[in-house]
Amino acid sequence: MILRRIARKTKPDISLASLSAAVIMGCRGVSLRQFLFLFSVLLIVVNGSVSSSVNSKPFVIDPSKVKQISWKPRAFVYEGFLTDEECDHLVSLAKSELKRSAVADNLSGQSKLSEVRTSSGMFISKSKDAIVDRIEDKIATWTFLPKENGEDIQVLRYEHGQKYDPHYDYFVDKVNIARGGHRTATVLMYLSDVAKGGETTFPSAEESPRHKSSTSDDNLSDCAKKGIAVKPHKGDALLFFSLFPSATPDPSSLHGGCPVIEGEKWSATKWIHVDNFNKMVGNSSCSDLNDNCEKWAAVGECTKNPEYMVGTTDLPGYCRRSCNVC
Ligand SMILES: O=C(O)CCC(=O)C(=O)O
Repeated sequence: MILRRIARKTKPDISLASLSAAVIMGCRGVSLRQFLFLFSVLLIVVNGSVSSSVNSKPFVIDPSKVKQISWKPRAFVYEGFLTDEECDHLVSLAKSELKRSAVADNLSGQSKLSEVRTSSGMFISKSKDAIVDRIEDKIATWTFLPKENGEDIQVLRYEHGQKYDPHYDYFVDKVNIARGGHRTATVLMYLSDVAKGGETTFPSAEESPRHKSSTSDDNLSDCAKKGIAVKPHKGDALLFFSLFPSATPDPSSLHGGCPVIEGEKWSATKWIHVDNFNKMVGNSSCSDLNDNCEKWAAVGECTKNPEYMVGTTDLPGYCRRSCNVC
């Protein structure tokens, strides 16, 4: 069993109350202006020590905490990726903003409500505060994928019976891939433990004989017994890839969230695209989605690598303009 060491934020060793008292005691006989000056210096000191307790320790990957759970799809779990404080912070940012979760329509790409997905959720804008920024740095460090390729973190709450049926994270509509290209990887962070149910399941995963003999189904809900499943543990993070290294969709990345049977499940998702998601795109449907398209097309990649360059009607490629197919 891998021991989970969860880093704790060190508390500032000075309290605002004790420092205020010290300043007030030491300020007998000083003018109001001098007092206000001293008090503002005090606030800067205390505030600085709080924020440095969030940011001071650089995140270092500990390979002993990472388990590869599947090769088809490529999926890994990092135990204790988030601290308790980071988990609680994301939940507290989300709690008052939750709305019923939606899915993307396969044809139009428009968001719509569906019985396929019954959780509630909200998005936290990138780098919203020092803690969110640090979590996003940790994700980039672990995945080796640029921070700017990520979407805003989506926090989800699943109550009793709520679930997300198996689906793909890559899109099949044209609208959603225009910005940043396909989603290539997903980091799913568990912000709470779940007493029963709520597993993330990969029903089409190819289970290796080694994995089969090392897992017991006793603790899994029925929904999670096909393929490979991950039981939510507060602080753990699941990374999986929706595209093969060749940048084409991997059908074994089909995954879903099983219904919660007992307790409540909180999770946070970071979807990461093949390209910069911060770049806004125009309305033109005939455009290249990679700056290198022209160069690649000139050396024959449209015919050598048509899946990526041209794609199909359902899954358009990245260099349709340079390949003269639109
Ligand atoms: O909640 C889960 O376990 C799965 C969530 C999910 O599939 C997603 O956010 O794309």
